Amino acid sequence: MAEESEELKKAEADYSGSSITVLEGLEAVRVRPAMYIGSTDIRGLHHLVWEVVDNSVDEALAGFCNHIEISILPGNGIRVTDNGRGIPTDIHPKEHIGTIEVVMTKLHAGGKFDSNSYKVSAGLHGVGVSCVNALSNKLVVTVRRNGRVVKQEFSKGIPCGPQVDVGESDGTTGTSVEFYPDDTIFSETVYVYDTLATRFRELAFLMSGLRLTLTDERTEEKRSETFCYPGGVSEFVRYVDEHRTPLFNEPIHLVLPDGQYPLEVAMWYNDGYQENFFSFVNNVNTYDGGTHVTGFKTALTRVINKFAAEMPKGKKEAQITSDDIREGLTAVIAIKVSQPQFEGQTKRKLGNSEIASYVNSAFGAKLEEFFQENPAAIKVILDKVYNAALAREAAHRARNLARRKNVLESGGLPGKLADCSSRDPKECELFIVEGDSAGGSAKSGRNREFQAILPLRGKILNVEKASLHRVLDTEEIQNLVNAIGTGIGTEFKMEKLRYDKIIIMTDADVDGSHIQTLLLTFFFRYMRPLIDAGHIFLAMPPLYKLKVGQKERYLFDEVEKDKVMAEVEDKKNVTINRFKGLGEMSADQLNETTMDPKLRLLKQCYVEDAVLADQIFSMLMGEDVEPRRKFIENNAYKVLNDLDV
Ligand code: 0RA
Repeated sequence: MAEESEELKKAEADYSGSSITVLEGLEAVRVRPAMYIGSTDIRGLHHLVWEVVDNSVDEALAGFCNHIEISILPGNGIRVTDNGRGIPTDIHPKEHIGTIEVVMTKLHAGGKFDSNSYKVSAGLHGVGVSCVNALSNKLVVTVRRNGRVVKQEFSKGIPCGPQVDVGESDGTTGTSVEFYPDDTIFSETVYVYDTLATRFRELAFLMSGLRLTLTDERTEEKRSETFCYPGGVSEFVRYVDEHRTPLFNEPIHLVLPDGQYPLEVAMWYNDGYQENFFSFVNNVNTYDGGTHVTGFKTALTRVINKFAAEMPKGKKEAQITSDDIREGLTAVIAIKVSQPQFEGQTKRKLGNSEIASYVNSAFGAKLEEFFQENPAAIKVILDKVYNAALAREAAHRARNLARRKNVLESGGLPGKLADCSSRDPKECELFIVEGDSAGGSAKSGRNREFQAILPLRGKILNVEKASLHRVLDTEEIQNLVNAIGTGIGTEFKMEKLRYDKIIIMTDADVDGSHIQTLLLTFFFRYMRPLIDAGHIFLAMPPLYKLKVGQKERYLFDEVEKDKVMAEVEDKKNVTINRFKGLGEMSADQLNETTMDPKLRLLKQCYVEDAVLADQIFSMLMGEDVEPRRKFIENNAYKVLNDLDV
């Protein structure tokens, strides 16, 4: 240690005027890390990997690299190795220090110094690998180039010494960056394999032909996967719809590489009712869409309407809408934009207005051409679209009747709802409770000032298997929608939300978790903004009551039980009760274990990975029985955890 810090001091002492600005820059990153990488929690921790991999992806985009290997190392370090040209090992002409050091210490230097046009601007990725360096206890760069291997090591962004030639290479070229995040900066330091795997799978879809290998070296038995998809986004759509029934054999795959904004679209229709959309700008997921998505939708509606007008009428008397046109559609749009502007709170929405008209005309023309050459495809699609329109019109008539009746009878709120007295949504909570008997205990045990109870009778309809009008026709769903107040789907209005927290409270058994899954599926499909804004929670009723002498204690899972039991000295004096369901608890017990904000445990649900969540929901809740049976066998208890990590 002493030697190392001597070295560090020397390196610092050597710094000339221009290097001092570099140091100040990196110091700024360490003082306000969240400004550069978004946060210092688990997301920020993973952001470091995205930054490093982005540099190798740039080398692949430039056509010099086709394999990137990422390893999670013991001690939660990460090593990213590519087979690109390797960072130049000469002295940088302008900076008068090694190019490796420039890349690793200059803010926003990114990988290359030419104007790399599709590098994403600040806010998402693209803050530069120097930020990763500044936030790492240790970072080692190893370059293979010109037949030599050259290394340089850094600590908290500061070089531990100049680059060193460590010998002959095996003739290959490439760059390897190994780093260990600073645990005084990050609140979480453990990498999650699945989070990394999901992003690299996505990247492999978006960069067809690029191979990405992820290996977990933290465990004795190394886990490893390689992602490579020659079919690109077309394979992405196939992956998303793996458990659905397609209307035609191949996804429609349109590639426009040479326009002002390189653009790629894959789309496929299935016999379901959901619309599934994934959009990317410069390989970054724009979860909230934006102008590229608007352009896509406008073009799709226009082109399909055009073909519809040319079709003979027959039974198709319905008026089709753009929603009908997207029922059962899974699509991916990926575009490259040199100066992207990202909007919204989380900067996940493309704002450049010129992109909407570009996509509308470029993609529209290509799609029209495709349908002219493939009349069978447009015929199948139009058939589906007209059926959607007819069903919607029938549902609309039925709903108008039902709605009038509802409003007259109860002022819009369901009779089964035991509402709270406060009218300030910010402090109100809605408990959705399984069964009338647990509903009764919950009503007596709640704080009626701010806690409302809605009991559900049995299971709600599986929304994955039903069309929208059938979903809305069931009483349980109507009660739920009316109690929450926001409306659903395209009519969703967050400002009408009546409760800040919506808490699903079910028994800790198989039926309970099935009801949880059904409800989460409904929220995911029809009230997604509630999940994204963190309004949906799972109550965590205890599994056991432990009594030692006169002292009582509630335990929430097996692990806690085993731990507490191990600590108890006088085992004869212990009684343990397992709660079979919420109904077994008295109103007081339910209050103090599960409902009282000061004592309870809640799990907040959010969707970390939309593609995976969509796949899991469509598989668990869809038509195809076999994959579901297999999945349930393999993951009996893991399912919900996956969805609320
Ligand atoms: C500067 C210039 C050149 C390549 C790179 C940087 C480079 C950076 C990274 C970071 C990770 N992997 C990388 N691969 C390459 C161009 C070198 C040339 O012209 O030969």
